Amino acid sequence: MMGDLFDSVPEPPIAEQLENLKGQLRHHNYRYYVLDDPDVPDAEYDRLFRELQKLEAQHPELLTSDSPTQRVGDQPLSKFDEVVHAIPMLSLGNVFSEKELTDFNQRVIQGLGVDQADYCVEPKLDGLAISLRYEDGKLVQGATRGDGATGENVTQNIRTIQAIPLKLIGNDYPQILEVRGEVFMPKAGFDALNERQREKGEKSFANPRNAAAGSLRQLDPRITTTRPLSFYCYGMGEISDDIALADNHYERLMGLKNWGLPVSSEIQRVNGSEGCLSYYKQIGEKRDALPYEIDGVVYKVNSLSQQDELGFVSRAPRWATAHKFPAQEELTILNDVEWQVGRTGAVTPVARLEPVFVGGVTVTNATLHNMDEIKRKGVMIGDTVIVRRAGDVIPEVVGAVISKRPKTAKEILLPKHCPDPACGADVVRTEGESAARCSGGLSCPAQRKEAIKHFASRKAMDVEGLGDKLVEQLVDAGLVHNPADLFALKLEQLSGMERMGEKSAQNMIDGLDKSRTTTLPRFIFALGIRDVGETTARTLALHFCNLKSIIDSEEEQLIEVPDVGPIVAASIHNFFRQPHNIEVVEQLVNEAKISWPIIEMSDSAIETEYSGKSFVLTGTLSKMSRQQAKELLQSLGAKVVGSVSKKTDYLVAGEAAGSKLTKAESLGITVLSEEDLLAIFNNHQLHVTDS
Ligand code: 9MJ
Repeated sequence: MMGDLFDSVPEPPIAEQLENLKGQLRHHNYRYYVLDDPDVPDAEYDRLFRELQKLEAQHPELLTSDSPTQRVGDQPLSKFDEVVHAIPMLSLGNVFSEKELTDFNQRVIQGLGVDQADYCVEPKLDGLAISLRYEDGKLVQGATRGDGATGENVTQNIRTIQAIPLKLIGNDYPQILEVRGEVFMPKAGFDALNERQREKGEKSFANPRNAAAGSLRQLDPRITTTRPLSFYCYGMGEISDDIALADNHYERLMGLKNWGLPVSSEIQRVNGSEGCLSYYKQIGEKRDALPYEIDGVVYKVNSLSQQDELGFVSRAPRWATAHKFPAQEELTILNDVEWQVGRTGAVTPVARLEPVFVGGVTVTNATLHNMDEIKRKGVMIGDTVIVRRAGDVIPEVVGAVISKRPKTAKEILLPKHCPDPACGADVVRTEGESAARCSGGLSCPAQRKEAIKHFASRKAMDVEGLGDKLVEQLVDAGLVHNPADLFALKLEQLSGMERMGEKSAQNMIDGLDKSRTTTLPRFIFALGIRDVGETTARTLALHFCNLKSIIDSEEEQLIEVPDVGPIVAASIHNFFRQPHNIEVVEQLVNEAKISWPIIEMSDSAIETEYSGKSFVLTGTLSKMSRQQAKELLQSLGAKVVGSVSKKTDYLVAGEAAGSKLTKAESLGITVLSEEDLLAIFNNHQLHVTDS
């Protein structure tokens, strides 16, 4: 009897099944894009999506335009229609200094006749301002800002942006709701898009803003849908008065989240100009770590009645202003191109620029990467070029302003001979490689200098007291030809050098002494084998356990090492087949007495619960250096990466941890303290030594 009862439970009607599936997909989109906290794996979302697609295909009469399957239209437009904004879209005034900020705040409090103003403060996204119109909870229009009064109807393209809901969640939203915000391209998506563009031989984009604008202005939505665009709200336009809303900007924005609209998690409330300034500094520090580009912050008087009281000057509100960060891109003149030789002989072009203030510093040199890049960017000597300096990244020339090209502009040519006059060997280019190389090998002083600098550098042998200039002097004086010669230097030889006192000479000797005790991964990395970075050096050490086995291994054995492919294997094999390299290694071990702890087979073979797990370190660690923590985690098989993402397994938070901690918490990532980390190391008999 019971069985009958259960068997006879009827399937819900198709329309109900469809609504249920759409509701689930909207919920998952909300968790993913608004809360940044998905509660199901992507595969589950895909499964529900396919189920909905199938059911809709069987019942086309029940298809609705707000279904999550209906994002991409298939009809390209011939042009965009005009949209007259019901309420004009505002522009913002700017402040560029602390003084201008306090002046802005002064005008606000004087205008309001109050002692202090409260602000809602927001990151200033560098994308494209758009207005979304929802009627009865359904997205009916997406328009660009245009001139503020009239924009373009880009609804088809807006619908392809997954972060923008086609239907709002719940039922307590106004019948008419216009939200304003920024469409932008996250940094990771931008990099991936440019890589795809290059692979296809198509034009790459100079920055995420251009990429976002170019993608949104595509007439064919099938192209826009392939572009990784996202969206955050920061304001409202026309709203019907059927629902009572909060009386301040901040709470209204938070209310938008409840309807499924994404709002940046960096938005805060602060008091007075001090609060604004401290927010500016806080976001400035986080800037590089944010997954999207921002060009400043925005301060908005929080109370809506105070906003009304202050009103507008032309189209810019008196109650809001943008505080811009120093520009990351500027124009300057490319005066010349010089060629530098790296430790593996790569000959790279360096742009000599008319000094320009960009990204907060004066830049005179920037990289041009290689000949392929020069060709792709079409840059010539004498051109007005766009220079970009973002965060701590090396400044680069992004492109040229062709309209400003002088008649005297000169083509950039790869030199035929090594630019080091003491070498002069042929410069060669191998098919399929973008780098050009000096063929001088170890007879090239420039290569030798770079190899020795690399050997002594912090992540390699970490020789204190031996700077780049000194290496150059030592090589030029003929005292040092290779890294092993460093250890044979005498105090008298050193103190005789230019600008070298006895004390600095002694410091260097002490530094060399200290560096004699090292680790096998560091030693391998220090050798400067082409294509062998820190990670590969460590993997090699743990795989082979001793230097001799690495030296003796054939390419087939090297390929068996995780992450070592045929190119890297060939580089390693080739390096150890050069008699000169073996001689230097032997000198380093036998004469300079460089040594490292023996790696037990068991160390490298152990699988730990952290093997393959991804760690991020942030904040200040008091009992160990970051480098030590990194090396010990790696010896447990863990990966240590720079930024927090959904793929991060653990965040180690030291003192004064900032944005990475906030992000990890919001993503539900396990946060460990320094004590927790020490406990992990202790459990695995790993010990932190004094550095
Ligand atoms: C950006 N670009 O992030 C405004 N904006 O407010 C923020 N832009 C804005 N607010 C009024 N956060 C006009 C523009």
